[in-house]
Amino acid sequence: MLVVHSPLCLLHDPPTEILSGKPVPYKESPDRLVRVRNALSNDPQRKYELTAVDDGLDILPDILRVHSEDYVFYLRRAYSDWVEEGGDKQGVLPESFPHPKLPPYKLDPAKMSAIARAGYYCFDLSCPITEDTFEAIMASARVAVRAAQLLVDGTQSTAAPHGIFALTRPPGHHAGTGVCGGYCYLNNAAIAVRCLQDAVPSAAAKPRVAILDIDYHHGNGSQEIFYSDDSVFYVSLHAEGDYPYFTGSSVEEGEGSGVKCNLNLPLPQHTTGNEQYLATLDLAGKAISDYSPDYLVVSLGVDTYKDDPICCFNLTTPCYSRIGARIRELGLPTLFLFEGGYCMEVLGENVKGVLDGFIG
Ligand code: SP5
Ligand code: ZN
Repeated sequence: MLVVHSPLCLLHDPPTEILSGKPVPYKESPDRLVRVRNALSNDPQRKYELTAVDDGLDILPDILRVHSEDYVFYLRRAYSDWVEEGGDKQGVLPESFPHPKLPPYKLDPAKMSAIARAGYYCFDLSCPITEDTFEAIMASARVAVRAAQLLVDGTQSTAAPHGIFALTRPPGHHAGTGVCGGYCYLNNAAIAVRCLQDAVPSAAAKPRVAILDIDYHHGNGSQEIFYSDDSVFYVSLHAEGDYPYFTGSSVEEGEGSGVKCNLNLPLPQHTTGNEQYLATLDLAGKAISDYSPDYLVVSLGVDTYKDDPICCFNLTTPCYSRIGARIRELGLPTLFLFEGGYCMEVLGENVKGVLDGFIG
């Protein structure tokens, strides 16, 4: 299996985030990526072929198919604006947000101070923007774009089901059209979806894509981006009532022409184990098959693991290859993208488990 990665993804390394109201060491560390990369490159059967993305690949047009131009411009300038106004090296983190109950909001974000703008374009306290953040998030999106291109190329030449792993970091599924949060700045999965859909001659029918989000947290950003789009089916298994707290209910079914193209499958915190998880994954698989997509994009988080420090499901390591085998059974060209997972000791093993199970 091809694994696309970029050393530039390691650059983003903020010292802290605010968790439960306190500054704590940043959980979404560069070491996460190193752990997964090592687990794959040390595979005794050498099943994984690691390929670094060309850092010169211009992906701005791909990003702008998902994110608003003002948001991307903000991300590019946020740190230098902050420093110009006297901010420190730790980077910029918001202190106030435009709450939906306090409109009107008539001020132009382009004319706000750097810290005001940080709140305008973010929804929590886990996305500091440091000197290196922009370069790393662009590299992460570049990995997603390149992996999507390789999947399209490979699907034309080899027998299905074909799979590719995009070793994206920082992750993406919490990032919306114009907002960062939950360690996510650019929605790598959404960017990849648009690449898959646009890689056909303009006369051909637009490919349909399903996103299977198996990160522990609800992918509120992915849901928002595709909520009224019937060419993308989004299905998520996630913890009910946990972060990001305000989305992920089963009544969120999509709107407009996207009605019934959004499926949330919330599971209970603390009690969800392997068997309940796999039974629910089968429901997701059935819904994906009913949609009959041309491609599958998997938001692959392994923060469902029993000892994850910020989550509370009870999956064990052997479950991950069973998840991968279930995904293979869907028989679709599949793009896996790395999302969450914070138990460092088993992070590599669990991600590799899913991919091993898919390879079969
Ligand atoms: C990509 C990804 O996994 N982002 C997750 C960001 C989560 N940040 C906030 C976590 C809040 C954890 N609170 C502890 C609740 C334990 N049940
Ligand atoms: Zn997560």
